Amino acid sequence: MQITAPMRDDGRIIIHFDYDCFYAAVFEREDPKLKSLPLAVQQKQIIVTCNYEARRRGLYKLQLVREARKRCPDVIIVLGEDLTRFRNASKDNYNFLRSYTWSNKVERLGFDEVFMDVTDVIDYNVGLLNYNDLVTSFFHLDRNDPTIGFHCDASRVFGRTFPKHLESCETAAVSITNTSCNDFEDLLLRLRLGSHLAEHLRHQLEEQKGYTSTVGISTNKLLSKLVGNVNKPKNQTTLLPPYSSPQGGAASNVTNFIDDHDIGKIPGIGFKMAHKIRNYVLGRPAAFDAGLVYGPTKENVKVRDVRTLDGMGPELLGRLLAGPGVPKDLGEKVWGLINGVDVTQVAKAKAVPQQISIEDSYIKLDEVSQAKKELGMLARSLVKRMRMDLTSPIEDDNLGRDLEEDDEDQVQTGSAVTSLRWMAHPKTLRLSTRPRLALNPDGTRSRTFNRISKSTNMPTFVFGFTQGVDVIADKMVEETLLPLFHKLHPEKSGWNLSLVNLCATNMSPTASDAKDGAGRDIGRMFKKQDDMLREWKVEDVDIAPSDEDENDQQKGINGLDAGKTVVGQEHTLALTSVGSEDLLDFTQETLQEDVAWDSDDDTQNLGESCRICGAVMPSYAMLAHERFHDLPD
Ligand code: DCP
Ligand code: MG
Ligand code: MG
Repeated sequence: MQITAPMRDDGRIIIHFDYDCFYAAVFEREDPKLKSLPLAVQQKQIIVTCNYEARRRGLYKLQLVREARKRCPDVIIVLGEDLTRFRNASKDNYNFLRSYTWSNKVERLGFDEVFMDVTDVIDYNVGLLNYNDLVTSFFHLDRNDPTIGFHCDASRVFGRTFPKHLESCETAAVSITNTSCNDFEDLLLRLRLGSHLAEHLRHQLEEQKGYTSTVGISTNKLLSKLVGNVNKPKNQTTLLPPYSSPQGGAASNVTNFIDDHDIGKIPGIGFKMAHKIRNYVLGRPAAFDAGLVYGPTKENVKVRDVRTLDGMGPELLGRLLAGPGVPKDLGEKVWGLINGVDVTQVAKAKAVPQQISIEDSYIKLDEVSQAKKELGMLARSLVKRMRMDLTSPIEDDNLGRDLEEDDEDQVQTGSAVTSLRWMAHPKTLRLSTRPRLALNPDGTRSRTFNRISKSTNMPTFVFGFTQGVDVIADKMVEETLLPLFHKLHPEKSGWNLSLVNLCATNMSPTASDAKDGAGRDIGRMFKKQDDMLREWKVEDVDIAPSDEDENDQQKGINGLDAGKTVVGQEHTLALTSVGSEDLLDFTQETLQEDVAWDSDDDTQNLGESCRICGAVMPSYAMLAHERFHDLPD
């Protein structure tokens, strides 16, 4: 019995970006000489990514460093454990792309992916097209200024397509008139415009920011993300209509496209889910590949095999995937996904982050005096970051009058004295630590990724601008953080912390007095973040540190090639760290908050949660990640 496919809403146009060799590209941007050399980015013993010169020579993502060296002895390896530069580049690119949206529907996934909902931009342009002369169309980027935009040929798709052959599309182009637009033609036209906008954005991103990207254009997040992968790198692919098949007619392009994917490659179907589905389809436990990298399964179970299986549908999937904590409608969601249906919206850009989190990891932190010092450093970073991310300049009668040294609401930003206001107040301050477990009788130490935490009200003096960051941070340590710390660790000694985290959370937006204050402030805030990010280097490391001993860490670092150019080694904190926050697939929220390890509410949508450390990541990364835990130190 065949169960009918759920309905898809193809009213939206979504563009998905994935930056090419992202971490490597960030280093190449800092030092363009690297572009023509084989370059790989290392985290722990793994090459997390490498540039195309390195890929040309046989290196690949998630390869062991020693294998990469064997394969390409002159590879230049740079350390990528400090995520600051990647985070900043990611935010910068995101804000750049965001400036092209009208709806503000633009969402980051991980550091190197962005979804844009450009439906309104496309619909506006469809309304202005001259159907008698699509070839010389002008694409408008601004509703208020008709001169802003670019020329394009709206009679054809820009770039690659799925399916490859354009016949159907070209034929349709001829038949489009303003009187005869059926669904197929309407969708085709909107996708064409989407493809031209995508090309323009890719070009601008490369010209102005220095990043090439791989882009997909379709009608929802799932399809745009998947179709982008068809032509990599530095390319774009549009999923052509028809998106639905007439009763009894040929399969739609959506079905043709998605059917060929391995079931585990569908975003939203995590590692465990894919495993259960595979087992069911095969009627036996699916075998796994024993290699360290990629290849999570040896089995070839495609979406088609699942979709067309007798009795397959939302109920059966629901039963298959049921378990504690699994949402009731999961069967329906997964059935939708394997039919190319994804109702999730592109999240709107948030005006302010949900929370701000700063943390550091330690090889040995077991004395109160030392903890106090570290709390001071973290508090300073937190206050700086709060001022950067949560304030905006005041544009009112304050300007123009002489500013007094001790004037309230003023702060020294760079060389100019500006009046600032808080856009939002975090109401809660949370202190978390991760204590090391005691040694086992055999002298070894079990790892733990468990954190303990205590929260309190954010002290109001934090929001004053009269005092400098250092004064506020010191006061915060004495009056708030040390008391919290003593509640967490009442004993003077006997503990040893591998991590301390400070988090400003429970964000409450400040009411704006101006009529359109919110919009203006948001714009300002992004601009300001942009400017300040460039100058201010955060010192937090928010990757999970291992509980390895110092010698081993040193070995790892010294193992780096002494004779070669090694850039990006200035981050000493990274020496204590292992893993990558970018192993995780983040939601908008997580990214804006800059907390990776705190948030566990994304588990359902984004992949799998590691059974050892609880980290959430895409299913493809799970095996590599789990083996990562198993690697000898
Ligand atoms: N990353 C990581 N650990 C992983 C996967 C990725 O640290 N398990 C980091 C390194 C990548 C970045 O995230 O540069 C983005 O991941 P992608 O899979 O998009 O890889 P790249 O952008 O490097 O390459 P591509 O050109 O294939 O997109
Ligand atoms: Mg990516
Ligand atoms: Mg990428």
